[in-house]
Amino acid sequence: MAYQTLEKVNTIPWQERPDGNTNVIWRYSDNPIIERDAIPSSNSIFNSAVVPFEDGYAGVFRCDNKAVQMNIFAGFSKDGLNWDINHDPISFQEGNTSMIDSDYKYDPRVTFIEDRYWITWCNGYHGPTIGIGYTFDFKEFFQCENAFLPFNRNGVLFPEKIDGKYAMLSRPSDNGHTPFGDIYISYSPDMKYWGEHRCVMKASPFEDSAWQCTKIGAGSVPILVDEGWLMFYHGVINTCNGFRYSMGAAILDKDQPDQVKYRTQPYLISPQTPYECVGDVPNVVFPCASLHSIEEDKVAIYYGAADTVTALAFGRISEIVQFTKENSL
Ligand code: BMA
Repeated sequence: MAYQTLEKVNTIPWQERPDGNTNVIWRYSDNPIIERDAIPSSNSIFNSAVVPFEDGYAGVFRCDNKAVQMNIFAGFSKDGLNWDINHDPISFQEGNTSMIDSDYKYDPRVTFIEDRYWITWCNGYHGPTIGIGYTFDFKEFFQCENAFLPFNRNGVLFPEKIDGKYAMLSRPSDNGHTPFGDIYISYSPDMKYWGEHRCVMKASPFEDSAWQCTKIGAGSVPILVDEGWLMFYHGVINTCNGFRYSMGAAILDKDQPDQVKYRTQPYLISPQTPYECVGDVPNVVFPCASLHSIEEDKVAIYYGAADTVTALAFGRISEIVQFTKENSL
């Protein structure tokens, strides 16, 4: 397959679909973009989030160390591909609370809302729950109250308030390798108190779409398109060899995002390449962020591969929306 040279167009890392590839999403030819040992202390760097920042990009990276302790690190890039990740983890100051306990941090997402970058992650507080913090400059970071009671994972903020309130997707879970999981939405007037919890979408019946029949979780920050909020999510099947994580897309109603308008029956990407199938946890594709340009009709999706490295995939937003509408569960 012939790949075009990667070009930077309107701030989005981009590579055209390879000749002969008929899939709606295609992988970057030089994946993985971040190797497991990109900083001296790391065992693995995956499930990480990036945003446009100044004249390039910033990110918050999950780097598990060689004691396999999970923590999050800031990083910077000019092109979205080559990253300089700080060698020390993020140190949080007190935000809207003095209770900033954290046994571990993993699977960050980053969302710019109004005047600052909000970070959500899976925070260890008597088990996993959703931690929240913010930064203006990716140098100083402030930690806020946890959003929910334990146990919860995959907290993903919407990039703007909905009906005057912050909105967050999350996935109530257990304290282990959760064998269930549906996506909920919650609202907050102030990023401290969360309520109005509503179920958004559930794992699917096995016979309808088996790749997402065990559990599902929100992936990247939703993108507003004409049809509503386009959201990439992960879906899991429990096979005879363990969990297998793939990626799908859903479109949620713009004003009432607990209403699912469309949701892909087929996956968009499943673990198929060596770096997705082989690693510390085989067979994992886990999206946590995307960069997009509505004008250019482009999206670049960042995902963790096999809980080991960070990879990139591309798609045309209009094609993904059309595919999601035409192949909806
Ligand atoms: C989930 C989380 C993710 C991980 C996935 C697959 O429970 O721990 O960070 O990618 O399992 O191991």
